[in-house]
Amino acid sequence: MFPAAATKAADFVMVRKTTLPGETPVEILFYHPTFDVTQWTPLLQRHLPHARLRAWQTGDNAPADYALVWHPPYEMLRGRTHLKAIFVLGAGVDSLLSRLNEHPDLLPSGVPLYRMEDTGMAAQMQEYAVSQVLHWFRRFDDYAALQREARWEPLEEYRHADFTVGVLGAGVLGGQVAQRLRGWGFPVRCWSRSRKTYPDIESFAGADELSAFLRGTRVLINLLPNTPETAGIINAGLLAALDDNAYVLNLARGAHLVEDDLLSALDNGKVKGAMLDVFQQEPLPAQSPLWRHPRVRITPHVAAVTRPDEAAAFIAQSISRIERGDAPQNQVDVTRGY
Ligand code: NDP
Ligand code: OXD
Repeated sequence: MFPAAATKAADFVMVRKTTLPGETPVEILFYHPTFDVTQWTPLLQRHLPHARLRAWQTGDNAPADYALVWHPPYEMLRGRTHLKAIFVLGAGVDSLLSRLNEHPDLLPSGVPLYRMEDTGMAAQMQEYAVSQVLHWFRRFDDYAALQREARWEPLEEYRHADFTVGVLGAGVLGGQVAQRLRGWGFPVRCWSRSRKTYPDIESFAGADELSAFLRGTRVLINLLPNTPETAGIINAGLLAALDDNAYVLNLARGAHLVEDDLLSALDNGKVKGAMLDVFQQEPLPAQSPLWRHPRVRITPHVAAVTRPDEAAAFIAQSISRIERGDAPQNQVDVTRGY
């Protein structure tokens, strides 16, 4: 998610009035519903002085070397097979890949797709997750309820040993969240497709090990990508498999969570609290019961925002590698979905 800023139309910014000998301009198309291309231009040019950014507008079919996008219109990338790479200006690529069924030609064939890997988001996710897990662990919600009744009542302390944190998705963000929480003394486990070897963190891999991962998990943190395999994964069956008085922290995508199943689990006492940053429909409609549930906390998809300076440095480094003939690592696997 992104800080609000209006995209300026058709900004076409050159580094210098003329190009120095030996420096071929790198033409970059830019599309973002809220980011301002004029903010990105100097940030990219700091690392790639011969980059020329232009905000894409309907009807712009002029050639380009690269595209930086978030929720691009269908017409923008279609047929642009000469692009050297497309960069998604966020960590999740579902906003593009989920549209491929409807528009199989949304992405030009043969053009590699990259995404933002960390670029400052892991630290934000760590802050968010640690602050919320500590909030639950220190029973601040219970004390807030007591305060509403002016009751002075020390509660039984929770023990770290009874507060196992399970992180769904142990990639760039989930792996770092898991390790930071381990540092706070919680037993931590993670679930991913492939086995991980994070120190002192129990790793569960694949669908066959999901039940074992859930058994004994008190705090569930979701940092999976949204793919056909993971959509709807946090449902009644999964919630029932968690420890009693469980907590749910959804930091990934609203599509992962069956919101009605969470509400039922909150109301039948299985889940004690939930903190949600992402929703099936965003903005969350005013009539959603989630807004008013006393044990649900809500933030508007801000758990980790794309920071332009860090993202621009990452993109510039990746473009430099491509220009030198070295492919950047960690290309998005479109077939796998993340
Ligand atoms: P990564 O691709 O680095 O990590 C994804 C993890 O999920 C990997 O560990 C992967 O396993 C695992 N995974 C994927 N599919 C499955 C599956 N079917 N079964 C089990 N495990 C699976 O992603 P990031 O950590 O960079 O980002 C995660 C998500 O966070 C993004 O996709 C995005 O949706 C969300 N996000 C939300 C933000 C917000 O503000 N709320 C901001 C930024 C990101 P393996 O390691 O084996 O491949
Ligand atoms: C992202 C997001 O995927 O903002 O980067 O959700």
